[in-house]
Amino acid sequence: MKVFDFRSDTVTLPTEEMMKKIVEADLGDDVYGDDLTVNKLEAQVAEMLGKEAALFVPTGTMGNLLAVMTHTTPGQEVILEENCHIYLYEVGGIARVAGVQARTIKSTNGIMNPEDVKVAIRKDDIHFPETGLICLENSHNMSGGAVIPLDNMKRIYEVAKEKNIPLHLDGARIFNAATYLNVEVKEIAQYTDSLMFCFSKGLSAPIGSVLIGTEDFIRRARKFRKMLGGGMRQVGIIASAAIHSLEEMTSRLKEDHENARILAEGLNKIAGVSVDMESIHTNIINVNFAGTRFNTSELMDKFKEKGLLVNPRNQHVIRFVTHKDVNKGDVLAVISLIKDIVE
Ligand code: TLP
Repeated sequence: MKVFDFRSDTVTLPTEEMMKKIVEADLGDDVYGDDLTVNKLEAQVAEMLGKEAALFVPTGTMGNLLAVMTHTTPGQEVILEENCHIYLYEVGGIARVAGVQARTIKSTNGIMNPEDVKVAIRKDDIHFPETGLICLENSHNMSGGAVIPLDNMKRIYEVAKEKNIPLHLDGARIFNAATYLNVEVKEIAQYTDSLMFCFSKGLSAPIGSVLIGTEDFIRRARKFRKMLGGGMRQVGIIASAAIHSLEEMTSRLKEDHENARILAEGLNKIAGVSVDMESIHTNIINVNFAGTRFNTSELMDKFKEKGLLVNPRNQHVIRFVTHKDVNKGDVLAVISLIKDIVE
């Protein structure tokens, strides 16, 4: 049976060219700073994002945690959007490991009102923790891959600067956001003090993410990475695939976005199924099945029998993610498969 894997863009397999780069990579021990491939990757990323330095990390989760650990001191408070990945899906690492507490803010599709952020910043009062960091996420996973407009980022960054608080961006899918906005990633990064993005999602590398910021920030984050056990040795093996992602895989993301739109439009036409078309900016789609006879877990079982893999959001909503390893034909097949099950 053919499997249609729409669970995540993390399921993408490395391309043949990527595997060749992996085999040919120049290697060394990166804890000594000797791995030429990772050094090249870190320099290339910093330059591309318009920042001073970068640090290769095994996962996006570690990159975000390092950012929080490096910007804050234990006991501080971090301002986050209430449905962001750092708060919902990173195992509470910022509380357990970084020792900070979360202050969450409501949003519309991941877009926080800069005034709400400003009001949430703690005043100097003997009762209050200090606000140590503000975090944003672009594109916004829980909001169906919706993109935060640059102007909103700029306004929140201005609030942060006015109060002298650093701003970190979870840019796991920053290249999807940049593709939608039709800008260079640098233009998004300009409204951040640090950011993280992943090679292992739509960019199809097997492993790896990167944290980016000033020289001093990255020097301190490197030490925390070692503390967490993330000091890797001949890591050029995977950094080589990440370089290939940067050079060859960013321009194809528009195909994933087109496929997401085709899927969303097709599903929206099925009775009882609805998609908020306004939020379909990139490669993630939240599909609401509330108008059908089935709940999410029933649907997931029925889909699985037909070879369709997806992830649930809640009782009625299922997430679909398009990526390199599903094509337009797969999308059309999935629309008709779902129509048959639901109608
Ligand atoms: N997201 C994964 C799952 O963890 C849910 C996915 O399939 O979407 N920030 C954002 C916005 C993310 O979506 C993710 C992964 C991460 C950070 C963490 O990256 P990894 O998985 O490399 O730790």
